[in-house]
Order: sequence, then structure tokens, then C-alpha cells
Amino acid sequence: MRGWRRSRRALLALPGVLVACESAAVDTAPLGDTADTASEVDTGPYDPPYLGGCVDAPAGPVVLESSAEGRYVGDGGFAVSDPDADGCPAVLVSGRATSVDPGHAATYLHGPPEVSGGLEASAAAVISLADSDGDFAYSVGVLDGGRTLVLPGVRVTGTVLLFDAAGVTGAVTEGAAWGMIPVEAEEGTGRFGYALATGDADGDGTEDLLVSDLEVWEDPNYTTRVWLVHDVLGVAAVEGKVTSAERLLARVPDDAENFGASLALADLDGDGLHDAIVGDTAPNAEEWGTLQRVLVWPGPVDVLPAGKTPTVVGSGSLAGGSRFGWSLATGDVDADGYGDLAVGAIYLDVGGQPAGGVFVFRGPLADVTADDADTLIEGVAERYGGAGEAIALASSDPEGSPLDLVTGATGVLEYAGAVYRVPAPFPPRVSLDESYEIARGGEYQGLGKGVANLGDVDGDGIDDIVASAAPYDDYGALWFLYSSALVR
Ligand SMILES: [Ca+2]
Ligand SMILES: [Ca+2]
Ligand SMILES: [Ca+2]
Ligand SMILES: [Ca+2]
Repeated sequence: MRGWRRSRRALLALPGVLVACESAAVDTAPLGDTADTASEVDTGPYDPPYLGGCVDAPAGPVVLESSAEGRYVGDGGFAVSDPDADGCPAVLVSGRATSVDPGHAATYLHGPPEVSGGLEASAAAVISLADSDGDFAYSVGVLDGGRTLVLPGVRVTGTVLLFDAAGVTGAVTEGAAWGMIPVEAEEGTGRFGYALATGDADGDGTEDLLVSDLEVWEDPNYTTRVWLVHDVLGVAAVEGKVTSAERLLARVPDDAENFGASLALADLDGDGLHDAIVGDTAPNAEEWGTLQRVLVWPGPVDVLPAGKTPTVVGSGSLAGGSRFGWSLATGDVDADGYGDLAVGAIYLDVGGQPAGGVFVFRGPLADVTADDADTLIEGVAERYGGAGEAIALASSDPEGSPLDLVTGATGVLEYAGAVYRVPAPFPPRVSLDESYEIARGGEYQGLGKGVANLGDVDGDGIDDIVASAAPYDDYGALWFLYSSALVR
């Protein structure tokens, strides 16, 4: 198997491409036939086959465009879950608020998207949060199997807001939150909530939260932090909407202003306990060039650094300003039982151009550098191509392993942007080209700002992908890339 061919985009507006989860229609067209048919049909009615999943197999990407000017949907992170276990994913994605200025908004979709009405019509809820200093929080997350939505709020101080996924409907604001946990005592001037991760950091069986608070540009008085909030649901349930008491467990290196640019809680050393993973890019090549790295604290993690020495995944011989650590993804890509780490570097030099790329390190990790990566995935050699902007891992195997790597590159094709899927197993070096492309944006759409694994939604045994095109006319769009519509 060699790559995925570019998928078709001519059939996006076909009505009836998607059906509800409870559809009982069964069409047993083989996957190969389905894909071939999709690649040859240009217009006209399309009778989507049903492969046993949540949606019928569409003929191409399903695109939901936002109708809210300035929404920039998908400008930040995704959180995908299936709280009612019906096989239809719920997608929480960040964007900006147009009803609150300045502010940010998370759009929550639950169940198959309806193409005809666009993003807002398909959304179960749009949660808009005021942002007093306009710095915009990017991240979103879920707890309790997706039954609780987690958003950082920044009206006055850094606050983690919790929403009942089943209880948010239509346009809501922070007043609908059932839990508010302040995690910063002083006035917020940083980019609180730039990244967050959920998992069991301290190994006690409760879900904990990492959330970063990056420095505002050129503010010499601000320190960059990653907060660790233990037992988020328990704290919120007991204390509700309190606004006192720091419960902040922080790591504040004074030499790194982008500490926490990316975060994950995942097991990388094979002991079954989540490890705390923090990306630390450097914005200025000359001044900060040596500080690009990913730090991995072995779990259980209590207070960072808690006397523990992190494993350091450094940028090695990469040029300063490569932004190694910009994005992270974790999973067992080679199915050997150890968690593996993928690290994005959006300005990685490829052929003399800041094209971007992704490094894959197979666990268990020791101190390594980018030069030791098991796989280097280089972006298309285009200036500010943006490969590694976001990373997801996804299976093409009904058995679930090993994992493909999916990355967006917002700047390729003169900012049309594209999403690439590199099939497992990975060779030591991969050069992204059209053979790996699974979707390509239109003019200046910047497709690939975010990518996430949806699980197998269309029922063909292959994980499907959702991607965002954030600069899309300042509105933004979500692209649902169902594998049954792609030709391999
Ligand atoms: Ca815990
Ligand atoms: Ca571990
Ligand atoms: Ca592995
Ligand atoms: Ca699929």
C-alpha cells in the first residue's frame, strides 16, 4: 500500500449524502468498488452505500461551512468522543465567538452532520465565552467519556469551565457551565488555555487536566506555565462555581516562553501510567533556538516537576525556529505495546524552505533528539507549507493496529492547504506529496489547521478523519474525510 490518492471534491453539495445512525439500509458494495465509483462520477445522483457505520459512505469529503463571520472554526483544537456509544462521534471544536467581542466559541456537533444547513445548523450547541484581553483560547477537551465538555475561559482569570454535553443546546455562554475551576489567581494576561490535555496524571483513577498558559508576546513580566488540576470532575462537583483557592501545580521555566505550546497525557514508557508530555517551541530563532524540545515526565505526576527528571526529546541539529514541539500526537503506531510520540515542527527546513514536518519516536523513550527520530516526515518543499500544524493517528486496520499518521499543512498549494495520511508502517523517511494527500482545500482556505481521528464512522473498518479549514473566508469549515470515499 502506498499512500492515499487525492480525494474528490466535486460532490460536496449532494443532498442526502448522510443518513441518520439508525438507518437500516444495507448495501454490501465492496470497498474497492465503492471507491472506484466515487472516483469516476462527476455529477448527478449518488446513492450512497451503507457499510454498517454511523453514516452512509459518501462520495467525497463532507464539508460543513460556518455561516458566522469571524468564527474561524477549527482555529484550535478538537475533542472527539462518543458519549452515548452509538458509533456516531461527537465533535467539539474551537473557534471564535462572533456574539461576544472579543471571545472564543466552541462548536459541538453530535451525530452525523447535515450538509445542507452548514455548520451552525448541524451543531448541537455553540458555546461562546468572553475573553477579556482578546488573546483567544484555543483548546477544548472532554472528560467522563465525552459526557463533560472542558473549555478554558478567560474573562477575568484563567478558569476551566465544565459543561454537560447532553445539556448544552443552541447558543450558550459560560452561564451554562456546571463547573468553574479557577486555576490562576492573578489577572490573566497570557494565553490561558492555549493547549490542554486530559488523563490520569497522578494515577489515582480520576481524570486530571493539564492546561497551558503561554506568555503574551513581548511581555517580559509574564511567566509561562502549565497547570495540573487533579480530579477535575471531583473538584467541580464539590465546589461548584467557586472562585477562590488556587489548586495550581505549575512548572514555570523562566527561559522558555512557549512552554506548553502542546500537551498530552499518555503512557510512553509502557508502565500503564500516563506520562505528562509538554511541548516547548521557541518563537525566536536567534534568541530561543536551542530550546525547542518536548519534555516527558514519567507518571504518576503530582506537582511538576516533583523531583523527577523529564525525558527530553530535543530538536538536535534542527535550525532554530523550526518550532519543534508545535504539535503532538501519541499512540502505539507500530503495535509493539509501547506508546509512541509524533512531534510536529511547522517551520522545518525542507529543501531550503520552511515547509514543516513531523518526527516519529517509537517508545519506550530515552533522551533523544530529532536526529534520532525513527521516522522523519517532510512537508512539501513550499515556503510556510505548514506540515505538522496538527497531527492525528488513525488505524487503517479493522484489528486496530498499527496506526497511520495524518497531518495538515495549511500553507501548501498557495494556502489552499491539504491533509495527508501516511500509511503504516512508516519508513525512516517520507516526503509528503500528492500520493499521500487525502483532501485539498480551495483557494486560500488553509485546510489542515486541525485534524483529528473520528473513529470508523462509515463502517468500512478504517478510521475516518475530521479536519478544519480555519482561515476559510474568516468563517472556517470542517471537513469530514470518510475513508470509504477515498481511493487507495
Ligand atoms: Ca487522577
Ligand atoms: Ca507511563
Ligand atoms: Ca509503539
Ligand atoms: Ca471509515
